[in-house]
Amino acid sequence: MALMPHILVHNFWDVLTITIENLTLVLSVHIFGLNFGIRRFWVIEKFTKTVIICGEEMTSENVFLLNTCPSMFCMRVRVALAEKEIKYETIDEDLTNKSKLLLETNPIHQQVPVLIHNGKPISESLIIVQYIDEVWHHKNPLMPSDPHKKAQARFWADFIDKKVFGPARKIWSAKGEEQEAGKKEFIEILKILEGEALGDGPYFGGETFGYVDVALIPVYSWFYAFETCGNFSIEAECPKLVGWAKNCMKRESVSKSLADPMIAYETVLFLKKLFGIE
Ligand SMILES: N[C@@H](CCC(=O)N[C@@H](CS)C(=O)NCC(=O)O)C(=O)O
Repeated sequence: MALMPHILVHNFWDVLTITIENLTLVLSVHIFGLNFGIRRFWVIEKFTKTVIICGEEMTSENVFLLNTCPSMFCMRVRVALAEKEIKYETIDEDLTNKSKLLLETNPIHQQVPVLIHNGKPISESLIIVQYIDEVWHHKNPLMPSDPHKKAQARFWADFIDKKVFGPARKIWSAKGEEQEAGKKEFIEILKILEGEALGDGPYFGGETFGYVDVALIPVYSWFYAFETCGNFSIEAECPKLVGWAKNCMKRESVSKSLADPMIAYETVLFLKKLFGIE
């Protein structure tokens, strides 16, 4: 029986994957003027075995990110990789039609982001950020070395994960009283972060950009969408937090990794349509 390859083009000519049975070939295609050529060629075998690399040039560190541009969770990983100056390939996922690669590398949650490093997948954004920080520890450490400060950083990142996203979702997906409750709760959580965690330093970690900053900053790129849907100003409520966000945006690792606020807003409009929300 003939093998039927499953071909997917990602990122407009950036990455092309061809899956034949349980073998996925990831081709990285680069355009040179009018011609384009294949510079790198990876074979990822079932994603748990070693990545076999052939091809003429090796510029990345065998790092792939299964990604969707406006995902706040994916942005965390992009910021962390940028802080470490790691070269990587993004493989954009269509979450309405998840790829075999995503289902095989994150079979439990089937969600992005997934980082594939040397053929080994890691999922859950905060776990990925910690992994990146441990593997590339020499450059811009994100986690404090002091055990108590480290525990505090983990506490606040966990607080963000548990408290921010629920009310944030209500702002764009609910109406009337439920939307108002979402707005109120969202502002209350930001005020707690502003008052209890941010302190006087420019970053959550004090003088240095770190783990909690990475955990929270992607939410900033959705502020425009929340404000437009909820008809309120986050800056008027939480000026210190917005000041922190603007300060983070001065870092190239952040400004280049965060989605354009308009893309986040368009995503909200797309999701409203998808879920039949008026
Ligand atoms: N806790 C996860 C959340 C990841 C997540 O919610 N990813 C969304 C995109 S923003 C996703 O893949 N959704 C598809 C689905 O749930 O089916 C993390 O931190 O990585």
